Amino acid sequence: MKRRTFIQNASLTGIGVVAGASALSCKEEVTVTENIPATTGGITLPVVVATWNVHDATAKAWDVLQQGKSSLDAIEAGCMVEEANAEGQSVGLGGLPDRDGNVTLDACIMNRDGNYGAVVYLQNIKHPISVARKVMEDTPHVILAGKGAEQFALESGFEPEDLLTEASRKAWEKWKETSEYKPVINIENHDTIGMLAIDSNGDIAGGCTTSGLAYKMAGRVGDSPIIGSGLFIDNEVGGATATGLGEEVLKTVGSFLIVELMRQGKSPQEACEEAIGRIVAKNDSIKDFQVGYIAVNKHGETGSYSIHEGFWVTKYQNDKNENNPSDFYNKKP
Ligand code: SD4
Repeated sequence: MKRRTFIQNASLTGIGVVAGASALSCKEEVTVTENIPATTGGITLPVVVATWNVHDATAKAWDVLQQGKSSLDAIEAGCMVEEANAEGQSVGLGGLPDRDGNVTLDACIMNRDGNYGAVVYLQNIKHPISVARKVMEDTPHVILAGKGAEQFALESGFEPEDLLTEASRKAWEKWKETSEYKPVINIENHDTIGMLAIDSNGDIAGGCTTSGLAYKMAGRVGDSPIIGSGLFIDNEVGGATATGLGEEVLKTVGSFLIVELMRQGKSPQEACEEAIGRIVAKNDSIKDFQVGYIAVNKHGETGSYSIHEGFWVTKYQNDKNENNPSDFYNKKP
């Protein structure tokens, strides 16, 4: 890693810039890492990391990055793989429905310029991540909801489709026998997909897509499509995304928190642990729900943490394909 030291205004701070003198002086010596995207501490770009054991989705995003395309393209292509997978019952096609049997989808995407697009409570459209991207790129708005989101998708050329598969309909019929509502902690290592990528230019993008909590109340929207909660990207610092009980992520604005903690100098791992710690500190009932975070910083370093065992992370970086269980909460914050 090349380093260059020179005198700089004290206001220049952040990842890649290490303050070398008193924060009070208006001029200080700083060390700037040159060529951050290429290698930092032996880590090379590009990188893509995703919540859960979503190998095909992450591999797809990796292929797109290998073609030299943008992290935004990689995120959309990767998330689409999971949305089209009927066997995954928490994303896109085959997602478990709400109490009334409606499959309603939430998704968002965020690019290197801090632009963001989202759809909430979208029905009958298999690829909410692509609709979210269109909201970001083709409208003056950032979030479209429900019927309006569906109408926009149809007008944009998306095909309507019944997303309730036979397996999910049967699961819902079975659930109705008791109608007992309880968030499921980990759905067989395969759940809401949150994905973060850095391309070879060093630009960061992220996406998050889900059918939300199974058997939720009609109209419920979770954290996944909400900027700062389910996802946040700051191209100068890094990105973070969440999975698990959205209500808890929303109340602590978890992804924004993680990015801000990284801005203050924490590693992605430390930042994820602190964000989980904030949730744990506020709850007596953590045994009843799961939350997991993943994060990446501008250098391509990654971190992940969850309340409980059972959270998985899939990562492609530097020809190293990892598919690992995340660390989980095991100490009081
Ligand atoms: C939600 N966070 O709607 C989503 C659900 C999820 O793993 O992530 N499940 O609350």
